[in-house]
Amino acid sequence: MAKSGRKASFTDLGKHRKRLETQPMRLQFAEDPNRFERFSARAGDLLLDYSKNRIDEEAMAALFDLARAAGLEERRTQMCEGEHINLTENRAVMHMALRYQGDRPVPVDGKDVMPDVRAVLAAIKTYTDAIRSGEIRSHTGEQFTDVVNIGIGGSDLGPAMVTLALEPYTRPDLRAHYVSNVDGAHIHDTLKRLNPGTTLFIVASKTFTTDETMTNAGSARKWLAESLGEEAVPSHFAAVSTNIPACAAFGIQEDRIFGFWDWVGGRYSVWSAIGLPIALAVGYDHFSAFLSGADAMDQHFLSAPLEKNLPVIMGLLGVWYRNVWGFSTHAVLPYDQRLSRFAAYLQQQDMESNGKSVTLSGKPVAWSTGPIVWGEPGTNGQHAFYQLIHQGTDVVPADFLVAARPHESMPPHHAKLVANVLAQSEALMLGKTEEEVVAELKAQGLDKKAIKSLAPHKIFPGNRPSNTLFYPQLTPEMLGSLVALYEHKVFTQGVIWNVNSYDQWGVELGKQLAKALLSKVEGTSGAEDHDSSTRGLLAYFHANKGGPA
Ligand code: G6Q
Repeated sequence: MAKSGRKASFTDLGKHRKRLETQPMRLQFAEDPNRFERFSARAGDLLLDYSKNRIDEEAMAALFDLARAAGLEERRTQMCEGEHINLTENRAVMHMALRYQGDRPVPVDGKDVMPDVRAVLAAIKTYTDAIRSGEIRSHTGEQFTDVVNIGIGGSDLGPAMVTLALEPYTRPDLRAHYVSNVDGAHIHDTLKRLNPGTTLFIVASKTFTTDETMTNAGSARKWLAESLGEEAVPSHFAAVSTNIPACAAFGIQEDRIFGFWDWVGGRYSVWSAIGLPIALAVGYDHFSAFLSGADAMDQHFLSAPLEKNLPVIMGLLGVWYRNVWGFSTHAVLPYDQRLSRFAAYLQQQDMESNGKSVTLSGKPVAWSTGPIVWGEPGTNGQHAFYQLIHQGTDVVPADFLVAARPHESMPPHHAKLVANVLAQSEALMLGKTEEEVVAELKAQGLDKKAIKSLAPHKIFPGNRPSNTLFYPQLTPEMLGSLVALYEHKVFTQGVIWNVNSYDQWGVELGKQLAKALLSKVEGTSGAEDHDSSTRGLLAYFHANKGGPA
């Protein structure tokens, strides 16, 4: 689809917007008792209710046309067939192979990758079973009680989010910790509670060169060696990387190095050996269930008609709001405390993938791309930022996520949680009209003058869009499906925006400058070549780094 084609489609979609501006959702629901049936879809047990959006059948049809015209189906096939759709890094994008449960070969660059994928999974199983059972012990002969994963970005966010989400499947005697920040406070505060004799470190880095990770790994190694001696290092370290020689050079035993491949992008790597700390925390079988849940979503994405395809529908709604309505942010609001890091995880998945401003051929894009993704679990958010979502000047399309069944039997918690999530999407959709506000204030006995001054503050505009994802329970399978759902949503949007969702050049400049600035921060070279702001900040730092005299 040519650039002009996309622009023309967005303009054409603008006509649907014009029509829908006069039909608030409140009215659409009143007129159509079947609106929920019309605008909801399922993938297995997972329900997507997208009826509370500013859409009708014509607008949705136009969005599906856009997806077809942009070549979504062809691009999906290219991804599955191992074409190098990550053009700027000349790589295939094959994270789906990591969780593939079928028996067909999956070729990448002429080679079936499934035997290698399964060999690494088998190694993860053997190793994690042995740690969990106490068969593999520490240098001091003790059973490991704590696992510290050292990684950052794609080598941290996925496993950290999943471990929290799957807390009901963890064991109290084997705790997972995640250290990512180069800020020494992170590793310091993590290690201060741990016993070197029972602590296992996983150094997780695709490249095994990332500065933050290597710095933290060095500090962890020093901490361990100071207490147990250098000879303890091989028993207390494992590594996950595509750079096997660098792991070996660090001193990690060959059978404790778990590989993956360059066709797995960092932010798509939770399914690879990067998931090792998950398997340690919840056991291999649950990790495996997480993979099969993702595969179930892959099969849905690959085979369901676009009109019934959850990731496609969610992707198109995102495009609709970003490009046609001009809404620049998207909130992810899980009513599931264990998904407390889900929005942070999706921030990377979405914003690093589609935060691009050139097309695949390197031309400036003529439309907005990735939205700002943010969110926190409900009900906490309700007592913080929901005010803006309900009554602020910006419209924030939101995804609500909630389970029908909690893991713990603690009435009335879950009923209250569910009542709240339903109330929020209803309130956003309905709003509260002036007449309703006036009637309510009258009923409270306020006089005319008081009503006049208070009413404007109590009106809710309503017509604010949201999706609700409802699932039976947050199991490993369901979590896998949810993560894969968002991956494919991001893919769908990347195709429509015609950007490379699989590179991340935007993170490079800061890294280069940090390298160049280190000697100036350490005071071994002068900062004359920097701008006055950077020089001023450095001067402040040098004047204050010693602390009070
Ligand atoms: C993700 C990015 C990035 C990456 C980190 C860590 O898609 O590539 O977040 O995961 O920079 O990289 P390493 O795993 O190589 O240490």
